[in-house]
Amino acid sequence: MRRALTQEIQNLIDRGRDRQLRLAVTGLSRAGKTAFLTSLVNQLRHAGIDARLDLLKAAREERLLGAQRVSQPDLGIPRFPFDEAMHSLATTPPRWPEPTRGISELRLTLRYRTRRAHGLLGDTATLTLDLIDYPGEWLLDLPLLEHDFLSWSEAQLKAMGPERQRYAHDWQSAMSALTPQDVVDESRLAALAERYAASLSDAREAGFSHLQPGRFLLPGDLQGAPVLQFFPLPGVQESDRATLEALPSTSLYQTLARRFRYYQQHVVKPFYREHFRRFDRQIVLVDVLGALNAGPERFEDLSLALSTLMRSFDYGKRSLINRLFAPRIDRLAIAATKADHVTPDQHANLVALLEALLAEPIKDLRYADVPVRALSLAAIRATQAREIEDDGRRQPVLRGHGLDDQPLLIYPGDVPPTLPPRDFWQRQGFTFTGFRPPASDGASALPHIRMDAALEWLLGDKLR
Ligand SMILES: Nc1nc2c(ncn2[C@@H]2O[C@H](COP(=O)(O)OP(=O)(O)O)[C@@H](O)[C@H]2O)c(=O)[nH]1
Ligand SMILES: [Mg+2]
Repeated sequence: MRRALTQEIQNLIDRGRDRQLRLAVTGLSRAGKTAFLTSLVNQLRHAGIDARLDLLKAAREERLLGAQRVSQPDLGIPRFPFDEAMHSLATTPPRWPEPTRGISELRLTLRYRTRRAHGLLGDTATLTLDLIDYPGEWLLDLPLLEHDFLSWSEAQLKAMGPERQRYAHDWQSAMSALTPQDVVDESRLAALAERYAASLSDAREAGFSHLQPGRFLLPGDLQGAPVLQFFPLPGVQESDRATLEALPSTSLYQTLARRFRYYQQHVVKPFYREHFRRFDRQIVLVDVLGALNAGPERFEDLSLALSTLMRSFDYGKRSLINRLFAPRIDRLAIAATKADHVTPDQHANLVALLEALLAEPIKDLRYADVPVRALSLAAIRATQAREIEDDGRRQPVLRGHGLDDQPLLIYPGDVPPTLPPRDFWQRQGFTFTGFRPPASDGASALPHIRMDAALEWLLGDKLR
């Protein structure tokens, strides 16, 4: 009796929990977050009408009744611009949605029929789905919590490779006239910080990913605030610690160190405490193909950035994240986006390459018992797979329209299934052309590749 009762209570609690899910979408800039969320909302809104969602079990079994947008719970967070995105896609010629630059949120309610034994349909139930889009760059800041200003400065300057150094040149020559004991006024500091931030965005533009502090690239609402006005100090060393720490509070060193601590306490930590810790599930989007197209140093850099980013999901007992925030994400997806940029015969390689790129973090996650799945997808499929005959041989190709609206028919090349060896970059024939989005009337479901597989993994079990 007692047992039955506790079981019943447990069921109630479970159902209560199942009625709500906070699903977060992240990835570095241009990874495809906006496209993904736009498509996700669009697909769910069209479930049971014209969306192709065969890999989502509840849709295949015709139990998913529909989705509605309702007002979001956190009034302080910007709304995800879904209508604006759909509007761009429905213009002639269609345009990709404008980039977004911070955190945003949208709430959906899904209605579905539960499943009973013997395939019978049960009652209707509702799942409240909170969708959150936030920049992956913010996660690059987690390791910054392990440093103090001195060790961070050292680490940052050491991490700059020769190519990357080029973009910091301007800032470094401005710094060369300064010493840690100088007393520096506010406006000079602001100018130097601006140059440092510019060096990060230039490196970002040039295809680098592993850049810190993450908020300098995507400041959100902190644009221009003094908390973002610091930078590493070139030339300081651990062996000078005592001398540096004895400097007066007006010195350059102490001023920067104070701002660094403030950034840790008031920017990095609150994001984890107020947002990250509350996510139930997470999908990390990765533009593997873009990096492959950008050459070896950028590809290497993406790999570094991803292993840093993934540390936020490492729940190992002694991990930093666990000590600080004890998050509750119970399921993770990692997706290579823009799969419509390669022919379907290359999709398996794309997933294999993604897994190779994330081999270490995936191992750690499995060890920490966090279920994780890697897949490839196209949130909004901009091409069609075709075949042509070339000298009697069949050749798969892609058809689409370039960003200039001109029709294109191309074979983009092979995706290596493992981390590319050195000589890959020399003999590489990989054409990564931008495609404009497919023509859309704004009223039908968007074409996609494996959005349904992503949905099944991320929320299928909540629609049982
Ligand atoms: N062909 C194709 N391009 C995509 C897809 N998703 C994103 N893109 C491209 O990648 C760019 C950046 O995507 P966006 O969603 O804005 O990235 P975000 O910065 O992570 O939000 C878009 O402007 C498109 O050019 C996709 O599914 N297919
Ligand atoms: Mg975006």
